[in-house]
Amino acid sequence: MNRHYKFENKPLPYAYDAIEPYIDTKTMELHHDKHLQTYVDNLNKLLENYLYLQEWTLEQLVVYADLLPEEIRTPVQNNAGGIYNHEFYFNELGNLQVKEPIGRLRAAIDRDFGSYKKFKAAIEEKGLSVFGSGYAWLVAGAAGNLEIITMPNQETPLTRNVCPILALDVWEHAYYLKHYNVRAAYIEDWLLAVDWEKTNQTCCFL
Ligand code: MN3
Repeated sequence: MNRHYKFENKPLPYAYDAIEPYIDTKTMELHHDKHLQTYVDNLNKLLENYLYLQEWTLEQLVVYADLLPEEIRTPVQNNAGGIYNHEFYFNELGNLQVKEPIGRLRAAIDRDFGSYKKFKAAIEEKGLSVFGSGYAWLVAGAAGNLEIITMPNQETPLTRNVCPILALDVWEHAYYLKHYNVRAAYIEDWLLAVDWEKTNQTCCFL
């Protein structure tokens, strides 16, 4: 992804079928090539006539939304957030070798949730609590403490002054083809598709 306009939809960092059977190939194709692509196209279109905003990074567009011209503020927030959140989500998946958190992340989860089992229950509960479309995020607060927060639609945790570690997309397009309406089954499978080695390299929970 270019850091500013004109934004591009980078290919997935793994094959569409890389996280079968947990998340199916067709869902990954549609999610990346159609849903994320639409956010990219929309954002580029919105910024077409705002030359100074074409210098802004994705993160700046999200965090400094208050400074955007009113007539494009909400759609820029929605589409820039959609790109940020989806890149985060796709980048955290793709390695099926390690099935559970490891290393420093595991230690931080044990410290702040009591155990991986309790963390699982907590993120499942938070993911199920999102009414309609949105995300549950594992984030680290300023003190490095882990917590799970939910955000509606395409809002991002960057606006909450926390460091994002994992994005759980619970929009129905993320799971409906395989898991139908059973979001809990999708969340179970998503945990097995997370690249825990990569996630353990996030450094904001030290
Ligand atoms: Mn999505």
